[in-house]
Amino acid sequence: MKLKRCLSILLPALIAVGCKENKEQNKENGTVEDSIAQQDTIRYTSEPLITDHYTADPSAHVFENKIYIYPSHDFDSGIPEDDSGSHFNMKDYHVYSMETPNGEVTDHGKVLDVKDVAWAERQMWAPDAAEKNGTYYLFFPAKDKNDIFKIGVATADNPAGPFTPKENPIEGSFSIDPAVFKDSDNEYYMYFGGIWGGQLQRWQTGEYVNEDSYPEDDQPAVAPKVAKLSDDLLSFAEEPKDIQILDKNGEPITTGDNDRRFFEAAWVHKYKDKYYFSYSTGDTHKIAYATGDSPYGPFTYQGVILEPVVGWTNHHSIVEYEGKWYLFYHDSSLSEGKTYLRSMKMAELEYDEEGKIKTLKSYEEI
Ligand code: FUB
Repeated sequence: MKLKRCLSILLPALIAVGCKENKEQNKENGTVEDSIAQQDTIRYTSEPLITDHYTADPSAHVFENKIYIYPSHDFDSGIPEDDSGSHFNMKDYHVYSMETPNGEVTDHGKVLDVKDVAWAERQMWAPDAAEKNGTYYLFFPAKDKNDIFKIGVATADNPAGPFTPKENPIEGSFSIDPAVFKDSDNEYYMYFGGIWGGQLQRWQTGEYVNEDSYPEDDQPAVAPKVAKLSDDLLSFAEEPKDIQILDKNGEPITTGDNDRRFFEAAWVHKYKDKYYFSYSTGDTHKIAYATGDSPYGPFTYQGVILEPVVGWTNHHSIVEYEGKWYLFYHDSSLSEGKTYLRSMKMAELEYDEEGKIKTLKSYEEI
């Protein structure tokens, strides 16, 4: 994430334009405080699930007939904002559960701390979880001692942890935002990657290069990755592959197509035998989705699931519970717009007869 993400969070009306323009518009129209005050002109469509601390990037799953949520744990570490998102300096994870959608939320407390992960140095970003044969797996990105994002795994004998981390990150892993999808045939796939602060653009040669490199604007955008997991879910069973996101004409979405190209926050779910690959468009702040016939894609762009939220980042998960579908996401409403202090929320998701997802808004203008 980049430094200038900061001001674009303050006023929903400003979200659609770039950060530089936001700054100028903000300067013209008033102070940051004025912008926050204008949040009075909107009504949120959902409330934060937790209000005693900040939570982001909620990955929800149904385990033991409850909804379990595995989010990032935001806090104010005092690290100044910079171009690589150092201010998202999270150092641990909590797990939450709900017996019913929108019911009481139980905080199961701290389940993993960065100081207990031998290979990790800082920045525990968006995690995910999976279950296999009674073991629960927490997958999480963090920067290693060389400041390179890798993806680690920790295990527990119940969904609420605590989780015991493995000594090393998953071999061959890189970048951020792991999302693990269990297919109907019991194979597990990890989707991952994120550009800008997520470093995916630095792996275009297959090796880490300490410099950003993006394809030209008219070329296919940097691709998110997928890899089948090994039987014990502790390693990749294959080399990570690129995921293709195509437009309706079968052409790859390009780098310059900021409204539709992948940025971060991959998630996969299956609905009526179709695979839905959803993701954040980053600097255009949407959760978009594309559908395909295989867990490897290609996926064809379909539209927007969630419009920009108050806050710069937009990150979600999708889960089915008792026949209904739910979107978990976050915004910065509780912190009055601070980009790195977010709160998880949920909303019911609807499909039309053709399997298209109805676009949701996290707030309405009043
Ligand atoms: O929470 C840190 C990062 O912000 C996540 O990894 C991204 O997806 C974005 O939400």
